[in-house]
Amino acid sequence: MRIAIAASTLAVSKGNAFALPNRQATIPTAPLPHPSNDSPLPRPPNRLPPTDHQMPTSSANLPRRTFAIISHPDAGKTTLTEKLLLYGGALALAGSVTARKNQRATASDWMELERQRGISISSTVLQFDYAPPSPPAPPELGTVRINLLDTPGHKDFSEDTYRVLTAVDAAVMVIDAGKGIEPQTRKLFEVCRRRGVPIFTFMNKCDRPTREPLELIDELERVLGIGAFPVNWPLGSGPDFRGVYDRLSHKVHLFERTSHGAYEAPVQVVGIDDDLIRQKLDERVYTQVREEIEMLHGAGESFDEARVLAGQVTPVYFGSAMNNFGVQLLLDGFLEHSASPGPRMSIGDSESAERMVSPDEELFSGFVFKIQANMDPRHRDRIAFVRIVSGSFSREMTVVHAQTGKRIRLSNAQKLFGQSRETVEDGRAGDVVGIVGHDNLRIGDTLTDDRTIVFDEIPRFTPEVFAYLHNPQPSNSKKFRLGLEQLLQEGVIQLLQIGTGQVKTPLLAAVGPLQFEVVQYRLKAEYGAESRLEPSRWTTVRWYRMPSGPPTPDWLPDLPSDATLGVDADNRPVALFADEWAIRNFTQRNEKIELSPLPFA
Ligand SMILES: Nc1nc2c(ncn2[C@@H]2O[C@H](COP(=O)(O)OP(=O)(O)OP(=O)(O)O)[C@@H](O)[C@H]2O)c(=O)[nH]1
Ligand SMILES: [Mg+2]
Repeated sequence: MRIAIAASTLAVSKGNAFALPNRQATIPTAPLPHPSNDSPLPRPPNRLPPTDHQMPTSSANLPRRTFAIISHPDAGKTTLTEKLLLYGGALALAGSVTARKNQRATASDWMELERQRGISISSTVLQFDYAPPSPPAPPELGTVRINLLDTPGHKDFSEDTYRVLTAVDAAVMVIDAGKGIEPQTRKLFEVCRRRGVPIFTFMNKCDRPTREPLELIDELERVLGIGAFPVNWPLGSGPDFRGVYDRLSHKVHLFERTSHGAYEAPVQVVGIDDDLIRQKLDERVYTQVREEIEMLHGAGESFDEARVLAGQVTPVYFGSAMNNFGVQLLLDGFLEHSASPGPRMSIGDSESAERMVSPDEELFSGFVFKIQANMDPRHRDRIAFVRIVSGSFSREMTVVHAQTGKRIRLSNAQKLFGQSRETVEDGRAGDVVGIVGHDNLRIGDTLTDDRTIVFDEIPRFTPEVFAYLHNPQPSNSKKFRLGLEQLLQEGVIQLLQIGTGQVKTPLLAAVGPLQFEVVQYRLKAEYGAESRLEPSRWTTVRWYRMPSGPPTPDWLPDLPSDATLGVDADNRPVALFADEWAIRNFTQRNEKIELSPLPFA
C-alpha cells in the first residue's frame, strides 16, 4: 500500500495555481515522521523516454516554469544545468564542462571559446518538457514546460546575466559549499531581491570538504539578509558525503557515484533510523548529523511557501552537481514550490498609462532581452530572444514592434535548446522564443498586439573599459566591418566615436576587459577577420548636456588635457576621462554642464 503525505504534514502552504509534488512524497507505508523500516524505493517512471533532447511541438496548455541559474564563477552552474537536463529527461547522457576530445561537452556551454576555456561567456536558453512523478502528482499537472537559463558568472559578462534576470520568474543560486557566499553571488542576489525574484539555493560540491552546513545557512541569513530553510541536510562531506535527509518527507536519500556523473546516480530512500545509514556513515558523522537534524527540528520553523514566493525565504538543497547528488530533489522541489510565470510592468507611452501586464491577458506581448549572432555556423543569422509576457504566440503571427510602430510578421521563430533550435509553433507567457530575421530588433524592444504596452525591463550599465580595435588586414575590411557591426548588435560592447571634427576614431567600450577578448576571438572564428586591440588611456565615460538641452553642434565644453569628446552609437555627446581628477577638472571648468553615467532619456 502507498500513502501520500498530506500537505499539512509538510507544513507547506500552497500559494500558486498548481504545485508539483516532490517525487518522494509517496512512500511505502510507514509511520511518520520517523519511519524506520523502508526498503529502497524503486525509481518511478517519472519522465518521458530520453532522446538527445526533447521538444514536443504541441504545448499550448502545458504549465510553465522559467528560471535562471546564477552565481559567482565556477560554483557549478553549467554542471548543474546539464544535470537538470539529465534528470529532466532532456538528455540521455550528461556532458561535462571539462570535456576533452571525444567526450561530451555540455549543452549550455556551446560556444567554441567556452569549451576551450571551461567557463561560460554567454547565457543560454534551454527549453524542455518534464513529466514530473505521477503519482503522487495530481493528474491535472501533467508535463511542465521548463525554460531554463544558464548564465555566466564572471563579472565581465554580468550585463548578459542581469538582462536574463528580467526574463525569469525565479533563480537557482548555486553556492560552492567549500567557499560560501562569494562576491558575484552577492551582487546577483541583490538584483534578484530588488526585482522580488524568488531564490532557491543549491549548496554544491558537497563531495569535497565543505564548510559546516550550519555555518553556511547562518551565512545566507547574515550576509544576504534572507531567511534560509534547509529542505534537505547533508550526511557527511567530501569523500564521506553519503546522502541527504529530506526534512519535508523525513526520508534519507543515500547516493551512489556513477562514472563521471554521466548517468543518474542510484539512490536508496530510507528512514532516518534505518541500519543502512549507520553502516554507511562513520559513527562520529552519524551522531553529528542526528544532532543537527534534531536541532533544526527543535527550532520549529516550518516551510512557508508564501514567503519563498515573496523572495523572503530561500529553500536550501545540498548536493553535488558533478556526481548528480541531490539534483533530482532540487528539480522536484523547485517545481513544487515555484510559481508559474508572473506579470511585467508596462511603462506605457504618451497616450497610455503605466500598468501591470498579466500573463493571462489575451493579447500577445513580450520583450527582447538578448541578441546573439551566429549561434549555428550553418545558419549564420541573428536571434533575438523574446520573453513572452502575455497572450500566446503562434507561427506567422504579426505583431507591433513598439519602438517603430510597425507591424512585423514572426515567420521564423525558434525554440532553443542551447545551440539547437526547432521551429516553434506556439508559445505562451513565460516561454522564451528566438526570433530570426528581424535585424531591426534591439535589446529591450517590445513586441505586442496591444499598442498600449511598452516594456522597459532591461537595465543599462556604464562601460568601464575602453580600447581601440584595429584591422591589420585592409584587404579584409568588409569582413571586419560586418563582424564588428553584428557583434555590436548583441549589446555587450558599445562603439563610441572619438573626436569633434569630421574624422572620428572608433573606440570600443565594455563592462569588462574579457568582452574585448571575446570580440577578437569571435571576429576571427565567425567572420575570418583578424584584429588588433590597443589599450586606451580612458577609464570613465559620461554623457553630457547643458541644463537647457543638448548642446548645439558648434558648441563645445572647455576640455582639460586628460579628457576627450565624442559621440555614442546614437550620436549622443559623450566625454571620456583618464581619471577621477579629470572629471573634477572638467566639472569645474564647465559648471553648467550636466554629466550622467548613462545616456539622458
Ligand atoms: N568536485 C566537484 N566539482 C564540481 C561540482 N560541480 C561542478 N564542479 C566543477 O567546478 C568547475 C566549474 O563548473 P562550471 O559548471 O563550469 O561552473 P559555472 O558556475 O558554470 O562557471 P561559470 O559559468 O564560468 O561562471 C568545473 O571544473 C566542474 O567540473 C561538484 O559537485 N563537485
Ligand atoms: Mg557556466
